[in-house]
Amino acid sequence: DPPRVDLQGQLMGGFDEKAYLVAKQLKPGDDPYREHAFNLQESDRLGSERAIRDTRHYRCASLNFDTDLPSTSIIITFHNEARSTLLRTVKSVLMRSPPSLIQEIILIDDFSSDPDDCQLLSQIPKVRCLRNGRREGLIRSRVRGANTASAAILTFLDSHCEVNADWLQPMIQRVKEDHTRVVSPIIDVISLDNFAYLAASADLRGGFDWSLHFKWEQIPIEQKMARSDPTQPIRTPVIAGGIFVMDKSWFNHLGQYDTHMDIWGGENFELSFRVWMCGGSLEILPCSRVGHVFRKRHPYDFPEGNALTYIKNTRRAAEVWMDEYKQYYYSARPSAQGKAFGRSVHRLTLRRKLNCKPFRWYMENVYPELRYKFKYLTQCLQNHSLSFTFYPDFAQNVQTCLIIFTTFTFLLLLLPVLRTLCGQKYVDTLNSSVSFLTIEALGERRPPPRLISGPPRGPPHPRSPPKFNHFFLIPFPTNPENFIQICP
Ligand SMILES: [Mn+2]
Repeated sequence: DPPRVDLQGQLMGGFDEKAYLVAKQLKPGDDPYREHAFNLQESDRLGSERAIRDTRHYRCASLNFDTDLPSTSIIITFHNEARSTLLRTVKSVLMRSPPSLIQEIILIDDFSSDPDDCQLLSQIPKVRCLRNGRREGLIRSRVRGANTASAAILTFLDSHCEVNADWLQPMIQRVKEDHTRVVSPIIDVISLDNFAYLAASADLRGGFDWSLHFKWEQIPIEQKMARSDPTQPIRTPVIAGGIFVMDKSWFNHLGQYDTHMDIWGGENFELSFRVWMCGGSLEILPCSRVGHVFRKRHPYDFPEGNALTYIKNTRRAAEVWMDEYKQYYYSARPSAQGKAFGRSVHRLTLRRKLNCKPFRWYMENVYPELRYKFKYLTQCLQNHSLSFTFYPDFAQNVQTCLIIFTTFTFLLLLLPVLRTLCGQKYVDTLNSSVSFLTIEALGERRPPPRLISGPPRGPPHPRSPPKFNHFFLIPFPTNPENFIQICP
């Protein structure tokens, strides 16, 4: 990092950092976690330009980038962010990015209590401040920021981050090479208690379950084995959504964001499905690292309530993008059914206009790993000595399988029965753990459809009944019949 004197003059202009921070510090005796859900005392104590460990793989340091990379507009939205974390976010961008790549830093103050939190920062060169006249939420605030951005590439950043060494070049390089790529850094962890900067695993990607709950998950083993170069991008089914880089014309072409979504949550699914299904791709770049303070609760309020807002937003994503698979979202989130989610006709029109692929394509090509184990279910089935028809040679790689053929209507009848038999714990497991395979995906191993009481294919299995630990729902793509398969 450059010496402090130069920093003040060249990067910070006439901005009076000390006055900015002192005006809003924790008062003695106040709970340091109350207002921001992280330890404010520790954040204030740190200062605005601490050194952090370079958490990249050592081979990242020798990567080369084009000398004529285009510049980017950094868009940071916030609502009542702590001054010390907000300033550290802005300052880390100025300190750890090549100046020529930063066109501007656009702060969108989403109607914070104190307009000065944002306004005073606009004394820093390149920093602009826009304030919403009412609470709009992350989604509409980002769209406002994007609409005013003057660079060809957009970089969305959260308001309590610290960017790491050379974080920006890998992302801009990838987007420059192919403008349909949407790229994310590896998001390192800044401790909410002591603000220690901790390296996140480089083997993770974004995933989710049927309730549209985001989670980090291991890269599938085959992909991991095929990775010989740790600096290579990681394909990801979804992005976490807080931090990513995207070409501005691609962002606009794909319909920006669904601006009928409120405050926070679900917008990352909508964007991720849209990018993949409408001709783009998502990746995580292991040579780009950004630290983020992960919190256990939202310190701000949702005008309509946290849970309700999340359901409304995810329901909009499911209704517009998930086709027939949305029924599994509803089965995982029964409370979403009947909740108001606004009009979706504009987003459906957009999807048609962009000629986007069906969700089934996404399931088969982008996220075929979406499946879960059914511990409770299988234990329960054994406890009740439920007998089904066995197809012992169904699939070589899963050994013995139990298959129940049924129509979807019958499935809807069957599932509540199983739930009643197996209790609430089982219901929860079922709700979040339904998996899909298509007949095509099974290829040669597909047995002919049979009735639930039909005879087994091949000779009776010689062994005692296996212990079940998988449960698949397999929708037929071409006819309304479905079957359930339970494998050991
Ligand atoms: Mn955050």
